[in-house]
Order: sequence, then structure tokens, then C-alpha cells
Amino acid sequence: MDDILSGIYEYVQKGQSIKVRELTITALNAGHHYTEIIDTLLEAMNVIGTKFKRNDIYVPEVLIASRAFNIALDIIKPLIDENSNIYVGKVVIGTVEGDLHDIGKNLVKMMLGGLGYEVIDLGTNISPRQFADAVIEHNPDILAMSALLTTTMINMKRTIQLLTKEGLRDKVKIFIGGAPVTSNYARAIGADVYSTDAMSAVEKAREIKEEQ
Ligand code: B1M
Repeated sequence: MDDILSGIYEYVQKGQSIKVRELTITALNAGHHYTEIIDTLLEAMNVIGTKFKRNDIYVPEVLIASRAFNIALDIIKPLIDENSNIYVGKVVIGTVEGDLHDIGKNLVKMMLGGLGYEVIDLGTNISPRQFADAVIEHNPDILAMSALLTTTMINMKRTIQLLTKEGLRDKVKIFIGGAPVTSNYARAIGADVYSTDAMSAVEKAREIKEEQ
């Protein structure tokens, strides 16, 4: 890791968004590929996650680090979108009801955008009703749900139940993911695809597209 990437790594942890923004631009101008920057951001968030778990830091510190992370993602996003001027399909994505975590969801959104999907991001704290309404409104190929809390995973199941009840279930492929989610859980609730990370979500989306 050179000085620029080390700076991003340190300043994300300190939640210094302005510095993170500057250094992300500097890194790109210096020729770093955006994937190197994403890896650095993820490493910084891992440290934050570990410290949060140990109660070395608390919600406000985590929040400002997350903001810095998302600011860097915003700068990188146009580069990922560059190759996707022709949409290959449509995705509706959101974090489930009761859950405000959006970093992982934002990564999945960006990567799917890079693959050529038009991504409609509903945001966080999205109820089963809101997901179902979005499926009706946008008629997507993929409905992607993210959950980071064990207490909110159940809302993935509730969303699938609502889609089934309203005859919408078979109109979309349902992708789920997030740290507490497992492949067993995905099977149990009738989701189509479970992925551990944003990259594998993209690979699964690509496979599905190729099968069509
Ligand atoms: Co929260 N939080 N948090 N938090 N937070 C966790 C998740 C936790 C594991 C920390 C801990 O205790 N060890 C814990 C959950 C425990 C559990 O239920 N199992 C926790 C808790 C308890 C809480 C609060 C309840 C704390 C409190 O208030 N006392 C509270 C809940 C608020 C709410 O949502 N209602 C809370 C709040 C917050 C902040 C707001 C401060 C902040 C979120 C800010 C934001 O997102 N804008 C926050 C953060 C940042 C974290 C940690 C530290 C980091 C999460 C993160 O962004 N990781 C997290 C600890 C940890 O994960 N180690 C923690 C980086 C991100 C890239 O990874 O989101 O896992 P992740 O995404 C991955 C994969 O999961 C996957 O791809 C990504 C990688 O490529 N993925 C998908 C994600 N979604 C996918 C969807 C897919 C496919 C793959 O397909 C659709």
C-alpha cells in the first residue's frame, strides 16, 4: 500500500471525509485502479468493524467512517458506470425494513451497475410493501435485498411471502446477501441467489444473464 492508499485507509477510520475525497481523487489521478481503492476502503471498514465489536469505538465513530466510505464510493461510481451505457437488465435494490446499513448494498449496486444493469436503489429501511410496489412499478429482472442485522433478516422472508401472495414472486430473481445471511437461510426462505460479497453477486447476475 503506497502513501495515498495508506492515507485513505487511515482517514476512513478517522471519518475524515474531506481527506478521503481528496485522496480518492489523487489515487485515481496517480493511476490506481478503482478496485485497489475499494479493497483499501474495505480493509479500513474491517478495522472499524472489529473495533466496534470490541466496544473500542461506538456508533458515532462508525457512522462518520461509513460516511467517508460512501463519499469515496460516489467518486468511484462513474468509473464503474463507464462501461455500462447499454442496459442489460434492471435491478431493484434496497436494505430491508428496520436496517440502516447501506455500505454493502451500495457496493452491490455499483458492481451491478458496472455489469450493465440499470439499478433502482430504494435506499435503506425498505418494507416488504415498498419492495413489492417497486417490483410492480419497475418490473425488474432482479430484486436484491441486503440485511446486516440478525433481527432484520426476517424481513427478507416477509418480502418474499408478500411477493408470493400478490403473484409477483416468479416475475423476478431474488438475490439476498449481507453478513448474517447464509445460503441455508436463502434456501429456507425461497430466495434464488445468495452471495457472500458484491463480486459474487455480480458473477451470479452474469450467469443468469448468459442463461437467458
Ligand atoms: Co452496525 N452492526 N449497527 N452500524 N455495523 C454491525 C452489522 C454488527 C455486526 C456490529 C457488531 O456488533 N459486531 C452488528 C450486528 C449484529 C447482528 O445483528 N448480527 C451491528 C449493530 C448491532 C448495529 C446497531 C444495532 C448498533 C446500535 O445501535 N447499538 C445499529 C443498528 C442500526 C439499524 O440498522 N437499525 C447499527 C448501526 C450502525 C451504523 C449506522 C453506525 C453503521 C452503518 C452506517 C451505514 O451503513 N451507512 C454501522 C456499521 C458501519 C456496522 C459495521 C461496523 C460495518 C458494516 C459495513 O458496512 N461493513 C458492522 C460490523 C461488521 O460488519 N464487521 C456492523 C462493510 C460492508 C462492505 O460489508 O455490509 O457486510 P457488508 O457487505 C458485504 C457483504 O455482506 C455483502 O457484500 C459486501 C461486501 O462485498 N453484501 C451483499 C451485503 N449486502 C449484500 C446484498 C447482496 C449480496 C451481497 O445481494 C443482494
